[in-house]
Amino acid sequence: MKTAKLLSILIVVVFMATIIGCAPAAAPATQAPAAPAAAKTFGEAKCGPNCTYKDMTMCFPQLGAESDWRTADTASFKDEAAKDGFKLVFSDAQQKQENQISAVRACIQQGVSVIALPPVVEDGFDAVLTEAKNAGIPVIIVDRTVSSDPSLFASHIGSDMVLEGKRAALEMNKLLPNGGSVLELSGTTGSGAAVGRSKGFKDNLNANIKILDSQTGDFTRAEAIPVMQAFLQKYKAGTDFQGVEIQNDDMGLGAIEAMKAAGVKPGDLKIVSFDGTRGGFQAMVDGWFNADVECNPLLAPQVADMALKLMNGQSIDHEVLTNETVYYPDKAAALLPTRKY
Ligand code: GYE
Repeated sequence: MKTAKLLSILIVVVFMATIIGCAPAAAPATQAPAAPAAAKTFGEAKCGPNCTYKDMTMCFPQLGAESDWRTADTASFKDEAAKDGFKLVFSDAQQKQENQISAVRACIQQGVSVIALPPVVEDGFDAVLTEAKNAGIPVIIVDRTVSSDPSLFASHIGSDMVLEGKRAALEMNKLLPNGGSVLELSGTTGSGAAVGRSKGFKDNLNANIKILDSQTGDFTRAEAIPVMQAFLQKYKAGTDFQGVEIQNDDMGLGAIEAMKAAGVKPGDLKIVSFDGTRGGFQAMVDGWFNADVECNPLLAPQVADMALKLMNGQSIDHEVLTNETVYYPDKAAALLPTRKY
């Protein structure tokens, strides 16, 4: 009896508190006159209300130089900085997360205006993102994603990696209409690009196509060669497996080297790759790749534009996904000379 009474009192108290807590704040009777916009401080630069690129120092702790995609991405940021006239603090983490975290910390120390971070892997960035947030430095996650809470960064600009994986699966479904087995040469373990592509691929393959094996080549040509060699020793091409999903063009070129050495000919296997680099286009011209799922590395113009908006306190979208397509061998020769990377 006593407990029931106590419980009902408690419910009433919680209910009242909720009502009070949710009540809209009373609107001020008169609007206070707008205060003159205060100059904002971003690192060394004081600017505001209209910050320009001249006021901007952008930190870009690049994750590495593992692929042609990455080289084009780096060039995109360096070119954009030169064109717009902002300062770029560039570093190369050599595919090591600890290097990237140190580079971000150095940028926070330096008091940069904004950090554009292409995270090598998804997990493990919470602490450093919190440090940037506490220092009042906005972070734009570029290219790959992080698993951190979205409140820890301003936005993400990059590709929809799951959609790319789905596109690769739909191509493989068309290439193997009667089903079969495929191998997966995946990218860096734990990276948003590899996790997303693998998920999109696996979830959208026809039920009669089996993924026989999946191994990482860390997105590099050099590391893909021994992985493909080992695959070709373990499984017989054309008999045990009919197709290969390769998560970037650089690894695709490495895999082709291993295939050639093992006597595999262009067309013996159905190959779907990612990125759409010149190397990938050449592999389509040469008859090795059956499709190349586009991933656009030229992200800097959008990132710079968003960074300036953040400096000026303007609203931005929390996610900006790149519009992409799939390339095929039939148009590869004609398109190759127009490719920018
Ligand atoms: O596909 C690959 C690079 O994160 C989207 O990383 C990027 C990937 C790209 O090394 O070539």
